[in-house]
Amino acid sequence: MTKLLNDRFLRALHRQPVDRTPVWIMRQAGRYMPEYKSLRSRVGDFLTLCKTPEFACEATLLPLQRFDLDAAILFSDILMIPEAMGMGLSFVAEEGPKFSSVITAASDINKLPCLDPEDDLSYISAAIRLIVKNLNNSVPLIGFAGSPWTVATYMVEGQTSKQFYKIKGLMYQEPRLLHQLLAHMTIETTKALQAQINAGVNAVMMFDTWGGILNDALYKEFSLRYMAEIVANLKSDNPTIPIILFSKNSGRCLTEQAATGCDALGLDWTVNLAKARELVGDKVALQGNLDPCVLYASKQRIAVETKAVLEQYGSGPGHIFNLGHGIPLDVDPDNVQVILDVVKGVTWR
Ligand code: 1CP
Repeated sequence: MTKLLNDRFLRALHRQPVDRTPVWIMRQAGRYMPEYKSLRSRVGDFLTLCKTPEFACEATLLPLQRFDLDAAILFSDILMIPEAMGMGLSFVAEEGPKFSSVITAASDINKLPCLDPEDDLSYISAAIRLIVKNLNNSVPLIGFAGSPWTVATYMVEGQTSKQFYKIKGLMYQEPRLLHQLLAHMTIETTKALQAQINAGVNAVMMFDTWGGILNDALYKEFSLRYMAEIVANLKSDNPTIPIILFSKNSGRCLTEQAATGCDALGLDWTVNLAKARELVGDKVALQGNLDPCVLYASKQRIAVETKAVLEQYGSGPGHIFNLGHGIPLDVDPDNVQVILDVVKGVTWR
């Protein structure tokens, strides 16, 4: 791999010493940025944005043009895998993702195709190659996928859910059927992430947004187990590629998460960084975990809270500063600069 001008993020993932804590922001290319909103309205719809490599590249680079961030994240979505499987994805304004076909029976699972990511998701590989070229070795690029469990919640519910009655009903009524779906998604997700690695991403992150709706035993059985399989699959062919695992609301299972062989854990704001560090020791790096809603506060308060996160982690390597979840879409982008200033050592009073 060519030497990056700024490899702070990768060094921290490998728990190597860094000159300062690296920082990037989950959902850094999003609707809180006027530049994103204008690109989005120029392009028309979200799926076209994701599927056109030039637009996906432009969206990826937007936050880096405004802020001095230590990593770029591919502009795409965790739902592009089921979209490529022909489930009929659309994004309805103010309502989020909707699938026109949903998984309810074994026959639906048996019908799901096996993808060839170089063909069915070729626009992602093309976008990655274009982004890598444009980044010109300035900062690393993160590739990503959803966890099989989290993506399956959308495939079974058909949309964003609050109660998750359908997928939890399936889990209790027909666990074997759900395992069949999760096993299929595990294979497809491994292939999709391998294609992203082949195209040039420097690290991968798995988003398990909904792992936290399960109790510990079910989380391990239906979510963590499949993420662990993906980590093992990827590590056997790409031993040096760093893998970040982010299971929101799953701070109860940090030891088990660290044992998957991943390099870093993404933490939400409910986790105490010092305690997490004590639990996982030097096994993994930690990424997080400022409450995104802090960005609604005054600049002074944002500075205080950012500093508190840095202090809670303490000294020594292995911390990547981030929010505990995606940035809200209505915060003032200037507030993000306060976080970056504080992480970079600028004094705020
Ligand atoms: O313009 C728009 O209206 C689209 C909003 C949007 C954006 C900017 C969606 C729809 N997806 C994305 C991009 C995206 N999604 C990225 C890359 C951009 C970046 O980080 O800078 C990433 C990493 C994701 C991941 C993603 N998509 C997750 C996991 C992370 C998380 O935030 O929990 C999930 C759950 C999704 C599904 C999704 N995509 C979009 C929406 C509105 C949703 C539903 C979210 C929900 O159910 O609450």
